[in-house]
Amino acid sequence: MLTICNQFQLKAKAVSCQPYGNGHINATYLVKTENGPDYILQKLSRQAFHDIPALMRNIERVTAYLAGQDPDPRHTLHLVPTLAGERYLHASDGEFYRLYDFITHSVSLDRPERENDLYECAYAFGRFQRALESFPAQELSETIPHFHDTPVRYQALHQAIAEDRLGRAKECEQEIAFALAREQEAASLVNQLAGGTLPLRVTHNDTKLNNVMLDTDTHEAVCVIDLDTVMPGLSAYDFGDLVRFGASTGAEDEQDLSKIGLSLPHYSQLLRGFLAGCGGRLTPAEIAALPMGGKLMTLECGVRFLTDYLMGDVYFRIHRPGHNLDRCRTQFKLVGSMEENWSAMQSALRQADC
Ligand code: ADP
Ligand code: GN1
Ligand code: MG
Repeated sequence: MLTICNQFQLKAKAVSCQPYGNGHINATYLVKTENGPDYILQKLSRQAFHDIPALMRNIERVTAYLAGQDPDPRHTLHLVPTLAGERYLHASDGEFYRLYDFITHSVSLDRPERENDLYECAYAFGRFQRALESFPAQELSETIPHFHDTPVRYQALHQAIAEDRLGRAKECEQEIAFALAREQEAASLVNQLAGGTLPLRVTHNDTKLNNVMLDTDTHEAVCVIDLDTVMPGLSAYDFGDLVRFGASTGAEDEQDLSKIGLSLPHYSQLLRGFLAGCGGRLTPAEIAALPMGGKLMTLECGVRFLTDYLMGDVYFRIHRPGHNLDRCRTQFKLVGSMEENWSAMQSALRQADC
């Protein structure tokens, strides 16, 4: 990997390059240098992204736009050019690599650790969406077409069940039944978009807690990262994915399902943070759609994990056999918990939105 690092314009000699972080898609490495700054090297997933040059153009445009609004170098990702002056390296092994400055003195979290962590992350994603309000959306490529088009995710599930390549469908009968029982409702957000009730915005689309860097000492949000899926979407997608990950009482891959449910206090904190970050820009219909965002992003992610399990774990990186099925089960347990708490989720919205 050091050979790869040396093909970028480093400020000091690279001395180590170690796997880093808990992302499911790209391969991420922390690069240390001799008396110089740290960097983040990423090998991009060709399985997930089919037009990496277009994806990298998106990131270059979006980061330049954000840096134009806020020049603090810790507040926006910064790509380090290759020796040839390109924004990414297409290496001789056929893989695509990029290098970012490491956001100094910052951490990303897989679970909230302090009282305000969820508020901070939600605020950061709301503010991110607001910052891109006037960005020319037509200049962005769709890096993964139909990314949050939940009915299209269901089509992929149907195909995976029909093919059942590894004979795993038998083992997932309950999960398949759970998903299919909610297929009609799963179209609710895309229907509102098609009907013109919900506006399309430039959104992040992957608002996991660990896609925000927080200051190591204060835990204030410093920078939104993982910009691979920044493209037109709904505000409910970004809020919903925050809830899916941040308002669960357990980890995304917890095997003890008794530990999984919706934390209403965490949900309320996310609501307050996201609405504050959006700074009054959401329409009443968008605000009303936020709880459904939480439910559908969780359902959709469960459907995606289930599909990947049936397909043989080809998309999400796994660390043990059955990992994607475990992930699917937590998502569906969380959906069930949201259904039980639906009226409380609506009340929390009324309280936060005043
Ligand atoms: P993936 O798409 O696989 O989730 P990410 O871009 O989210 O990859 O990176 C994985 C992890 O690496 C993040 O959760 C974060 O901890 C760390 N990371 C990524 N970019 C930076 C950066 N510029 N500075 C510091 N840490 C980073
Ligand atoms: C992936 O890249 P990462 O780990 O932040 C996935 C998200 C899923 C998430 C589930 C590009 O996010 O859509 O919600 O895993 N990203 C992509 O944890 O598919
Ligand atoms: Mg990530």
